[in-house]
Parts: sequence; structure tokens; C-alpha cells
Amino acid sequence: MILLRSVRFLLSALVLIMLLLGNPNTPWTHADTLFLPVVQTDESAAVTTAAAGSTWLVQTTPGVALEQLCAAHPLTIIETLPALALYRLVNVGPALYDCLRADPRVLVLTADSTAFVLEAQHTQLNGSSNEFEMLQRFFGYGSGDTNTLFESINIGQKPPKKGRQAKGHAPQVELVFVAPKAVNLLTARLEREWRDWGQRAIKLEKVAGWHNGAGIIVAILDTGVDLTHPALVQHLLPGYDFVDNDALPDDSIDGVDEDADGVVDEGAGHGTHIAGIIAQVAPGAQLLPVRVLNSDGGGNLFDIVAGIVFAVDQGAQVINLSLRAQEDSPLLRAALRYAAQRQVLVVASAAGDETGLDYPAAYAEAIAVGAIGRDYFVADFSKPYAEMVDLFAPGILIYSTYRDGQYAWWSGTSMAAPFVSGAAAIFLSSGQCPADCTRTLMVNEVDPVRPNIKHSGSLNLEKILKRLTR
Ligand SMILES: [Ca+2]
Ligand SMILES: [Ca+2]
Ligand SMILES: [Ca+2]
Repeated sequence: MILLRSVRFLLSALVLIMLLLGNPNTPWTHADTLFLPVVQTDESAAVTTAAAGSTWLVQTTPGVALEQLCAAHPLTIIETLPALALYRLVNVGPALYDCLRADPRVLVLTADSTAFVLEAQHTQLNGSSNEFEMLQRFFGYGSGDTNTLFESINIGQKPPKKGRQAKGHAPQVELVFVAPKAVNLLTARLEREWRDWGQRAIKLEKVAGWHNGAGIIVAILDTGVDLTHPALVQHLLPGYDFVDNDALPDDSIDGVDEDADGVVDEGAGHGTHIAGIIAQVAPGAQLLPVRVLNSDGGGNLFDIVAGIVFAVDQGAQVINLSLRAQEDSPLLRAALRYAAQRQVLVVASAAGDETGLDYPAAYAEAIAVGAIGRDYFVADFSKPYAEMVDLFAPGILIYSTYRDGQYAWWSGTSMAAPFVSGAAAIFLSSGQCPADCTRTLMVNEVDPVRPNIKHSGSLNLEKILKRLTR
């Protein structure tokens, strides 16, 4: 009987050990290490390794140079990131792949392909009838009939009271069919009345004359920035372009549909838009443009990981990541830990669904930001994961700088994150509230969103300031 029990115990222990050893995807979570001993294996490796030109990422044990491994196989290293012992390789044939995979000093082995996309939609405000459909939906007026253009839309007016809402429109608003020539007038009014709603929603005016982000570097990992935009040029530091590997992280089109979705260069202008939001919130901050996404909004893991390390090493104290990938990655996590260990705040646009957030927003090291509209209602696109975000900020119809010296309206959590990044720069620049304090106050001193969410709310600079100055 005792023997039987011992055998059983041994068998269970063996099964446990096998489980621990046998699942290469079980992360060993050492809070103090950047190196997660997880060998990521790829089921389609045989196919992918054979594809000419495909790139691979290899992370080795600290202190072990990749050149020491698999000496029998020629290595074609195209980039390295010493801070994370990370290598980017090409010409990884099946034999080299198998050798690397078998070597215990290889911590991560994964294909590098476009996995990251930006998280926003361009909102056209060009005076088309679509704009009026959008206005009608947005303001809750009209039937959505594209032939019906309204002369009077009381932008900025308080929503009608409950009893009145049942009868239709707010009584102060007269809705008259107008000719299309009024379109431009309406557009002008929309721009005038709406271009600053985000700043008002976060109570930016309450910190005016207090601190403005001076002395703080905010890195923008994105499609680049319009480096000569008149509204931005005085805020910009020299950055880097990890997509083209040059020193010019500009935000331009290339005429190539990199993601083959039939729309050419739909991502261009995104990084410039984000830079403009941060510059409006924290005009004293210096913006570090780090290009990690192409003009169609796609990016590779290596570029993003290298961009984060670069931003930290350049002295950024805030990193804005308005991008997301659906796959968890130990390398991305390692980059976020590299930032967190150096007290750098990482602000990430939220994306995902009811089952969870995408990455990097899902990581505890990042502040996950969802979007609200002007009325503090959670944006439709943020509703599925609204319970999981750390913080909300304005993200519908945001007016900001755009490529080629222009301005544009965009919607998305991409636009919400830079409100938080700018706010972080303000509180960091006060010298009274280091990274942990800034994060805690931003996440806790909030306005309620609608419908109310128990554990989070919308960024409110006034409440944070009161906590710091009382
Ligand atoms: Ca470039
Ligand atoms: Ca495209
Ligand atoms: Ca393109």
C-alpha cells in the first residue's frame, strides 16, 4: 500500500515535472528580469523558415553571444539590440532553426513579421453628405437621411432633458433644410466649436500657469511625425526611423499599399496627429519621434521593441504607444519592463474584445487607455473591453495636426492615449509627482464615464492638481 502510494506520488510528481518542462509556453515570471525563458515555437516554422527574406528574432541568455551558438550554421544577423540580448536574423533555414530551438541558451525564437497596427480611423470632414450623416448620428439629430441637410445644429449645447428627448429634438434647435452651400459654414462651425473639446473634457485649463511638461521627453512610437509642421517643429527632438533605418522619422506616404487592403497609405499622418495632441496638452514637453510603423500603419516586433529601448535610452519619461498586436510576446513584455524599471511611463491605446485587451495595453506595465466622446459616453469601439481599461480619455472626433502641414479629425483610442501621455508629462514636470505617483493619480482621480464603470473613469487634470496642491 505504501509502495503503491509512493509510486502514485512519484508518478504525479513526474507528471508535474513533465508539465512544467513540457510546456514551452509557460512563462517563468521573475519580476526582476527582462528575460523570460520562453522558447516560442512556431508550428508553421518549416514553411516560414523556407520563405526567402523572412526575418527571425532570437533572444539569448544574458552574456551569451548568438555567434557562440550553432557554430556549424552560418548566421546572417541584420540587427542587434544588446540591452535585451536580441538579434534579428535572415536566412534561417530548417537546420539552423532546429539548432537554435534545441539550444537552452536561446530564450525566444520567433518569426518577425508585421504584427502591430495603429488603432484609429480617419474621420473625413470634407463637406460631403457623409459628414452630415455623421453629424446627425453624432449629435442625435435627424433621421440619417442623406438628402436632409440641417442649417442649425447647436454644437456644444447641453443634451435635452429626459422629458423633452421623448418629443424629439431640443426645442432651442431649429432644423431647416438647406442647400449644400451651407456645408462649408457648418464645417467651419464644427471645427470652431469642437476642435478643443478634448482639452476641455480633461480640464486642461485648470493646470494653465502651473506646469506644462517642460523638461520632460515624451516618445511617440508611431508612423513618424511631420518634422516641419509649423505647430510641431519647436517641440520636436531628433528621433529615429526604425522602419527605414534612418535618422529621419518623418510621417510621409510612399504610394505603396503595404498591408494590401486596397487603401494606400491610410496610416500616414497618424503619428503627426498624436504629436499634436501631446503638444496641445503639454506644450512644454519635448517630443521624441520614433518611427516604428509604416505608412499603412503596420509594424514589426523588432522595430517596436528596439524603439522602446531607444526611447528609454534617449531619456524619454513617457512613451506613447497608440498601436496594438493580438499576440502576446515575451519580447514586447521585456521592452515594457525595461521601461518600467527605469521609471518610464508607458501609455498604450486599448483595443481588444470581451475576452481581453490586445498588447501592449494588456500588460500591467502599460496604462491602457479607452476612448470617450464629448459627453463622457464610452466610445462604441471601447465598449467591449471597457471594464478592463485603466483610464479613459477623449477619442472621438479629435482635431490635431496632420502630415504635410495639415490638420485632421481622427477617432480612436490612438487619440485617447496621447491625452494621457501629455497629462503625464505635466505632472512629471511638476517635480512633485514621480512616475508611480503620476500613474496612480491619473488612474484614480477621474470623472465618471457613462455608463458608469466602477473601477475607472476619465482623465481629470483638475482633480489631480487638487490632490497635489492641497
Ligand atoms: Ca525615414
Ligand atoms: Ca493599406
Ligand atoms: Ca504605404
